[in-house]
Amino acid sequence: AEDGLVEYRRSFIEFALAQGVLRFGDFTAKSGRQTPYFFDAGRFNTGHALTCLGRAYAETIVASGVEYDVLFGPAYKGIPLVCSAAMALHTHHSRPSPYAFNRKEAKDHGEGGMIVGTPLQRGMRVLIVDDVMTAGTAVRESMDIIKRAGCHLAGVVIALDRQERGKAEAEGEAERGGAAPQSAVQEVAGQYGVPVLSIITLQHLITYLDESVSRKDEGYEDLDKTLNRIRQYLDKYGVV
Ligand code: OMP
Repeated sequence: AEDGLVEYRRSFIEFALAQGVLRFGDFTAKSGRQTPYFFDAGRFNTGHALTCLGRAYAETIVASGVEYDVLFGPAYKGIPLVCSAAMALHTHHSRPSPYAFNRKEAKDHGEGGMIVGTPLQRGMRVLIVDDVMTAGTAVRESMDIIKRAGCHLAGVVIALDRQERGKAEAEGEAERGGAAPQSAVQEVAGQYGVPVLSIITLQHLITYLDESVSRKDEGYEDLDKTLNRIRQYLDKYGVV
């Protein structure tokens, strides 16, 4: 299936593991949740790693058919990510792909302004490029910037969808009368009426680990423990 663990996703997971982007252990997420795995996009820290990442973003964007005028990377971590995506969209898909990112601090001299790169103009369709979505807080901050510029959100593309309950869900603000809980990604997609794309989801990672354990790959005992911890975590915070 197209949304299954297809080859480029498998190699993306392998690469993220080899690069130390994807790690297992004990971590605290921004949401305060204690998580047995963490995806640190800051460890895509070589030209080679960013090239691979950019290519995966580009494939995800193109395959989705989402239309946009400009790519936006939220400071700071989103800055190299959006550059990598824009470059790969040009190199592999011949798309010019204008991009922009925000400053965290206002600049009162020189060119001024809070946006660097392609100026955000009223009416533009903006595609956010970011690392991970857990509860959806980071994406909502970017939305404010886009709205202030008079632009529309075209969609969001992230590297990993952790498939966890969103903010509204966690805070009991979601009123869906007993319907199944929604993930942060589903909440954002529903609230803004846009696609939220991801290179991989937690489900892809689980399938990958599951296969590795079944094959008894090197270190499979540890992977099996990790898998169980991830499943427990999912029971608590997940929607899958
Ligand atoms: P939310 O804002 O809750 O959606 O969390 C997403 C942010 O948390 C990301 O932009 C990261 O700053 C950070 N994060 C990771 O980078 N990787 C993870 O695996 C988990 C988180 C997290 O703290 O939830």
